[in-house]
Amino acid sequence: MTPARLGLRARASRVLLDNWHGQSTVPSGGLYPHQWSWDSAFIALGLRHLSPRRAQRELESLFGAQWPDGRVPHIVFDAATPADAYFPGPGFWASAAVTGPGFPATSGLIQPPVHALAAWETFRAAPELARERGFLPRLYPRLVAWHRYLTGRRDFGGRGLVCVVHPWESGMDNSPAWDEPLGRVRPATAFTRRDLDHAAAGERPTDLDYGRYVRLARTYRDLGYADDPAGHEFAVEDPLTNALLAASEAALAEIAAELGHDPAPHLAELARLTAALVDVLFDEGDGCFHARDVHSGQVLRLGSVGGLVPLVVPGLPVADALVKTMLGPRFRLGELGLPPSFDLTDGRFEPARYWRGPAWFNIGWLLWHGLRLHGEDELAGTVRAGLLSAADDAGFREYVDPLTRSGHGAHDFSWTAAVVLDLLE
Ligand code: 9WN
Repeated sequence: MTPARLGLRARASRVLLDNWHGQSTVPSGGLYPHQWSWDSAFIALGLRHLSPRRAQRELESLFGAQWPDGRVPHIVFDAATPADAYFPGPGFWASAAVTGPGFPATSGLIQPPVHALAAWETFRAAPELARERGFLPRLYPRLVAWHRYLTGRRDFGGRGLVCVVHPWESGMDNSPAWDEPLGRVRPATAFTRRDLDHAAAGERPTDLDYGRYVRLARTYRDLGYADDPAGHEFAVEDPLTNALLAASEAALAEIAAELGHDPAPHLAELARLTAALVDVLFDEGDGCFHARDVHSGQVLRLGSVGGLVPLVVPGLPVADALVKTMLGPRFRLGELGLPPSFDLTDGRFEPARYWRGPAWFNIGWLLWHGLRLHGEDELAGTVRAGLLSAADDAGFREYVDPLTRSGHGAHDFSWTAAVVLDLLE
């Protein structure tokens, strides 16, 4: 490794060491002072090179907060952090009313299921330590219960695909892909945002978005987090969520085989999910996957980068079309080396606002991983170089302008550092 790369590695390690809270890692000290679900998965992918033991703890602590119904909550609140440090905090979600005593305070939403993939990669980094600690035997049944919650309770459309019931569940909160279904929601009032204490308003969702986020979350809470389609104003079949579930089923097959269990049910599930994804959400004309609004039946035909993430699915039959779309004018991946989160040619593209245009490092990692999986090594190398240089220049920011590479959002962001550590290996 060159001295410059060694310096980058040391700085990335420092971010993860500083953001470690004893059992898990916060995404960033000020803006996100608790544990987030899909962040922990990406963090484990980096942490495994720094401290395999911590990487294992990261996932174990998240699954320690798994609900009895199998859902893995999107936030696990740190009891040592003041309740009003983040909005909506533990009092808003009132999770104990459903989980009962003995569970940590959590939100009641979910986030994309990339955990089994992270668990398998974490195991592979230090198999001996993992075996000694019983990492996979403890995690495997929990991962299975998580996946079965998703396929059992969240298939509102009856098409074999998982629905997300809140933009926060998609991980891509204010993506223009959600504007239409979210626009039908009457915004809540009388709440105080905390995010604007730590980030510029122009880089975050709007107050109107927040009003709608709060309304949807309150309704779910007041229904006791019941997964009845009629109770959810917002319900979409999201390609990113379903693709990560499929990739995670493939990882569960590996985990099952390692533990001496039969991998066949997981491979069958992978095949079933892949077929449903392609049949229902792939748009041949557009060379991209699109989410589908379960209530209106409408395909949300917008250029979200989430529509390219199915490249992470092993054996995806439409990988070539996705690569072509990545290289085309809407994403210009070969030229930029970074994936814009939204179609560059669409009037709604905003280069510095959150999920409406900026490039994110976790998405970059997923595309890099998917490109390698499908033999696209040259483009994968371009993405790797783009992510490393952008993180180096901007300094581990939450997201960057894909055109100018200027940094935005939180500083010292954990998954940015984690992705860098993994790409440097
Ligand atoms: C709401 C923690 C999370 C990420 C999400 C990202 C952002 C939260 C927020 O931060 O969402 O969950 O307060 O804006 O959109 O992907 O997991 O890093």
